[in-house]
Amino acid sequence: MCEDKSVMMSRRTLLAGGASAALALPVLAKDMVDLRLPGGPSLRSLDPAFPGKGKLIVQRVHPPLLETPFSVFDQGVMTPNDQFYVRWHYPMPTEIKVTDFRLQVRGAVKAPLSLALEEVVKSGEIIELAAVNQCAGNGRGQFVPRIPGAQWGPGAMGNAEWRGVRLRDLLDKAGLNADAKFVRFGGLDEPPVPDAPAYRKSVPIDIARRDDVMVAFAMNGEALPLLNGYPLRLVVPGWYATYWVKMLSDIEVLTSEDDSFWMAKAYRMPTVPVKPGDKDFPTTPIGAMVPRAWITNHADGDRIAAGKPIELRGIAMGGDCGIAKVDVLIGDKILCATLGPDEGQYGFRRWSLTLPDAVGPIGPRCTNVKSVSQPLEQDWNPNGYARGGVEFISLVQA
Ligand SMILES: Nc1nc2c(c(=O)[nH]1)N[C@H]1C(S)=C(S)[C@@H](COP(=O)(O)O)O[C@H]1N2
Ligand SMILES: [Mo]
Repeated sequence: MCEDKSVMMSRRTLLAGGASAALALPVLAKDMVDLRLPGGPSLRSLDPAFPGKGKLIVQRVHPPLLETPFSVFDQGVMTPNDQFYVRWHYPMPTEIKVTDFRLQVRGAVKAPLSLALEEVVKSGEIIELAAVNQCAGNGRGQFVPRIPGAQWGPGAMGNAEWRGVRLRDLLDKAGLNADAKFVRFGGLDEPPVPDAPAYRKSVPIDIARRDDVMVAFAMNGEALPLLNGYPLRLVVPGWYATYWVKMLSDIEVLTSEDDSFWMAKAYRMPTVPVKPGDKDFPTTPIGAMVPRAWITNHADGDRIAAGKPIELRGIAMGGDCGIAKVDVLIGDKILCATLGPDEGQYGFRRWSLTLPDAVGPIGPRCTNVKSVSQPLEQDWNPNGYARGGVEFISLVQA
């Protein structure tokens, strides 16, 4: 955990660009996935050339945007580290020297801290919980009309067991001043040009002091993969991953709302209904996630045998709380799915159902313990955030 770790971008990533087209084509043809985005382009290559990663869908090479192939979610409720999606706004360091690493806690505190990794790990009780890390723009490529930005299919998410120390313990160690209102987080990645705003995110002090908000050093029982934020990342269970700052090196306590770019301009949701083309509507920073459910063992357009029952399997998430139920809508029928074991309110939960037939579009609909159900229509917003409507698929009887 606390030993020196250096990971370099694989030479293959660099060499791939130099391969001749004749050689590259058959490889691409074999290792392509079709994200079935409305209107396309939908084909992406699968590439195992990133450090600590197996085959992921390459949305962008550098800074990496790597999507988890959806079939991974059918294999288990936890997402393996080597298949966990990756999203960086700016180039990140490709090597971390743990001996040089320090986490700063500063700003509106009585005694600023500069902690070595080992001191962070020993700063309080170690806690562990399962939680879904989901990009606010997960599924952006599925919106109609289409929206600019990373054209994610549905795999910009993953569920892991996170282990770390409470952020609150670190804040209390530094001693919050009475006027502390927000806490801002920054990582080791830097903008490639001097004028671009550093990636920093902040949360209100009551969120920062929550019992389950942690500075994590492990994921599924192992050190964080470099691309998922080694050596430390913030985990805000139930909130979109934009707040889960990776390679966390700076915690700054603020006495007023953060007016820097990534809070004041980006990652904001309209507070009123909007339609394509609307301008000048009020917005607020995105925060808690919404309930969602997916079928994992069939994709839209799959062929199935006619006249036979259909086994459906899937996953669901409550958003910022647990799941009360998953219904499956088919034609004018609503059937109640069987839920798998509860492995934590912030994690994925499996569900299953056997349908007598597949006449009509099929859509799983999650209701969380706060009685929030997924809408039947996809809400549209100009950034393609927080997709949450029922995801219908149609199966073709053959
Ligand atoms: N330091 C840093 N942390 C970051 C980001 C980033 O660009 N830099 N991107 C955020 C966003 S928008 C997402 S979706 C998640 C992605 O987490 P992952 O790469 O571990 O899947 O990291 C978040 N934390
Ligand atoms: Mo994101």
